[in-house]
Amino acid sequence: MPIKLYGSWFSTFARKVALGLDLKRLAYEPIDALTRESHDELTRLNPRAEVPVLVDGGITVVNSADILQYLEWRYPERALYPADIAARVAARALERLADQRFDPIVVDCSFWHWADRDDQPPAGLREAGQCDLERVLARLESELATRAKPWPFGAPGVVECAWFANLVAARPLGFNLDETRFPSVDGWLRAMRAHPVFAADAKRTASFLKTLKDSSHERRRLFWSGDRIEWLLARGFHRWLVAEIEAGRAVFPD
Ligand SMILES: N[C@@H](CCC(=O)N[C@@H](CS)C(=O)NCC(=O)O)C(=O)O
Repeated sequence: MPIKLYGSWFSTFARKVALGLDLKRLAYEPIDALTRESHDELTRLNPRAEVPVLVDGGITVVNSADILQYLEWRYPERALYPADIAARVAARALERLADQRFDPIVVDCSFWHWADRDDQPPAGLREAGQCDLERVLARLESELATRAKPWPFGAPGVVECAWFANLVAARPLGFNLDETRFPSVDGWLRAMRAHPVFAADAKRTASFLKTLKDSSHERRRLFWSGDRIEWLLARGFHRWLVAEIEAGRAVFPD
């Protein structure tokens, strides 16, 4: 039975897992699980109704970091994690920096680009996003500056899987990524863009985005969880979130 990846080419976390599968050259069936029709099946597999979910034979794994770890245990060939323990710890920390710090900023500022709404972002949101994005990029830059080029851990793996979709999305969503301030990040992103696995991912998502408006993906009610809520509250946009909840525009995981 082939591996099934319940995801969406719109989800950076699902793309992270797809990139891991692609780097390992594992065949899989991608299933768009964020359409209205697939909602019940997704909820059955993951009560939080979040993608990605990986089903491999009798095993179901949720959460992108757990899925990549599972793939490494089950299919060790073409390793996604560095062999050296200290490097592995550093790689996991950079994975978390993408998942828990960069993603929430990008997603929280992105709704006015793709969701079904005709208002403007709350005052100061974009500026707060740009400012915090730069703080995260500065942390990434200082990590990358001391490591090997172009691949900080010797070969593309978990860190590239976690960062690629996030970094690629930032400029189209209106963020400024200053290559003079973040030269190592810029060089790394260029290397990923030139790699066939990452280039194919970017192409997949670009063609998916052309179909999003006419698809049955939820674009009115926004899904809120974990770090994306935390960032919004930490930056003082709680009133806006409350208004979203009161207007029936917010959905939370079970
Ligand atoms: N911690 C989870 C986060 C997954 C997540 O946030 N998934 C989002 C898409 S990127 C989702 O499924 N949202 C539900 C929705 O948009 O309906 C992971 O790493 O897999």
